[in-house]
Amino acid sequence: MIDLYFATSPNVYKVCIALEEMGLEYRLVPVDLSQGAHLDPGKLGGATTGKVPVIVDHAPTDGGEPATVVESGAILQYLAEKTGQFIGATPRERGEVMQWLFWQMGGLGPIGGQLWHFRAFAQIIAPEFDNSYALNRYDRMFARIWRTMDERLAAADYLAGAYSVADMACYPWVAYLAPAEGVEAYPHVHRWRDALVARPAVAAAYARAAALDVGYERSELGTALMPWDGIMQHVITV
Ligand SMILES: N[C@@H](CCC(=O)N[C@@H](CS)C(=O)NCC(=O)O)C(=O)O
Repeated sequence: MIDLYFATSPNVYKVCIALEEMGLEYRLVPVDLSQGAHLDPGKLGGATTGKVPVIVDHAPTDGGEPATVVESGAILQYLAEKTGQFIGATPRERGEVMQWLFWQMGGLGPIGGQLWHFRAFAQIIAPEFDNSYALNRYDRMFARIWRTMDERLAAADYLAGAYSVADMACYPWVAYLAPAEGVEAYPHVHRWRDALVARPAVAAAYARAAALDVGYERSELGTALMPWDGIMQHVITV
């Protein structure tokens, strides 16, 4: 059994998808970010990094104590190595998977997060500031990310050639940013996104997260800033 410390976030959905794809038994443990629950290691599986996702694997392959793993990229790698799936068999294949996983962790995710912050959050949180420089910067940086991804997917069905944890890492961010960022302009990203949407494990991951009783009220501001339900709707209905 694996506990996944959960909040509605693309970084967490990556792990939900991986757990479903790998057929692992798991439990979602809601973490109320709005109340700072993630800052208490006791409410975060012992993790001290103050971020979701976190997993606790109660049956690690070495048979030892439960293993706590933080950082979504490291979690995906851990799960892939645990199950021997979606990570490639040879050093060359693993290198391909890892390079696209790191590309997501170092580029698509953080730049996408900043872009979304300045596009959606900043004007609500601090309308008195002129954010046009930051917005323009992240817009342009993200356009390069779309281009890189589109070029790669013009040459291969999936980022690392075969479907892998790198695709699982990218999908929730693409689903999240696509409506605002015009993914339709990138036909290969679009084709890849549709292939991911059609995967039963992807739909199951979002459906299970949507059905979770998180046990706390979602604030109006939180809903405005994090329109996650729209993503779930997209994945479930498309
Ligand atoms: N690099 C981390 C980023 C995780 C992250 O930023 N998590 C956010 C939710 S998307 C979080 O827990 N934020 C709470 C905070 O920063 O206080 C990962 O990929 O796991």
